[in-house]
Amino acid sequence: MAWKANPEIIRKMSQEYKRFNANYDEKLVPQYKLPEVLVCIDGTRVTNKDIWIEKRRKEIYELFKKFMYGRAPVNKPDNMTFELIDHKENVLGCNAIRKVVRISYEGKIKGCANVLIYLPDSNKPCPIFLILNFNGNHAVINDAEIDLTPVWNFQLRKKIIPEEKTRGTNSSRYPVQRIIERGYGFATCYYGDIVPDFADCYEYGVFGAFDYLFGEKRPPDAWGAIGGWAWFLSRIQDYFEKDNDIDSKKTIVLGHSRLGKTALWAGAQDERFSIVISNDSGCGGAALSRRKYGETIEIINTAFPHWFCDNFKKFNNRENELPIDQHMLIALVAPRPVYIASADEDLWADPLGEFLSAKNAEPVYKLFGLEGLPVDDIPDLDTPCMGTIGYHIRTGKHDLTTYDWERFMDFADKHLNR
Ligand code: GTR
Repeated sequence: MAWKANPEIIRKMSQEYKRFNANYDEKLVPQYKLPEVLVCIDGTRVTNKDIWIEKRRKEIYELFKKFMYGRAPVNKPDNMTFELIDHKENVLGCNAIRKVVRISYEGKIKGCANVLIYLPDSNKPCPIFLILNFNGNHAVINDAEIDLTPVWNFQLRKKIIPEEKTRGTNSSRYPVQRIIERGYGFATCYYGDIVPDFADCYEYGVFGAFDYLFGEKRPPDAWGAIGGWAWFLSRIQDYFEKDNDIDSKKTIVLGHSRLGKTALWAGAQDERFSIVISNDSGCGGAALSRRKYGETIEIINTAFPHWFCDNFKKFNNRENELPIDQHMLIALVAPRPVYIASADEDLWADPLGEFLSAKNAEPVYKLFGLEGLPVDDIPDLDTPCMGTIGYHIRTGKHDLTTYDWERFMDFADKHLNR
């Protein structure tokens, strides 16, 4: 049986998001036609993987940079450094190894971010899950030995030292012990150390350091915050390539919500990420924009004007004029495995739109002779399906739960032959 939004939740969400005038009625979803993933701008049909790789993929990648996420002014800065500032064995009561690596960069200003890493104590390099976090590394896990490094107070536009009692406050989202038990490493970094999540963020973090490379003025296709966060995920991958305890050919990049959008964009851009996972990423992530169900381009650009490039604002309420939709973002990940997760109560993120996006990326996987998403309709609640594209819709709210992680690890086991 195919999942359907629960009418009671529709009623609740319509109430809660009234001020945005968001649509939750499937009957009011506009008629739309998705841009053809397999037809090039000049009309050439993509009939094999070579035309995809040589031509169409490049076009689509360029369109996402130009109109949506923007472009970074620098690839990997020459003066970036990695410093191991903590290394301890036998932690977490499960024989895990903890490392903290400080990544420092310098452009117009200097900046740094700490990557917190836990690894299983094994004799061989391990595959690793990489995820950015919202509230600081100390909030990810209740580990008294993690430094309380400053986090942003968005109202005050200031960084402050977090209180001791905030240690581990988000730990339900990061079942680190379980991840270690299943043989995976876990790495995380505070997103605010990369770009602070408020509208006037441009003088801070990687923007403050590198935007001068654009010249006098930030162009309309300069990277937005999602672009900045995604860029830094690649810098963390640069570090993984230098750490012999990590199997850097098996990095699984994932993220929740705005950081799920970020994980998809990072995975689309950097082919070193071997598996890409989006959890409840919604509008500007996995969900099709043209459905205008729940959050829309106009709503997101108004609430978060710094997330995307300036060009994206031209498409407020004009989704049909965009030469791309989000199925094409997922297609950029091909032939690598990609998993999209939704939640029953998360109608704001449009679960059906997320599923349809995953399904419409399938033709590209087929070019590689791979199985796409092995179901035609959105599956029932808590019934994961896993081809080279995977999908589930979980019972419950907009969140990242142990249920989600278990499925992500099942998916990784399948594709990494574990
Ligand atoms: C919401 C936003 C969503 C989603 C979410 C989150 O306010 O509208 O697009 O990203 O935040 O990141 O938690």
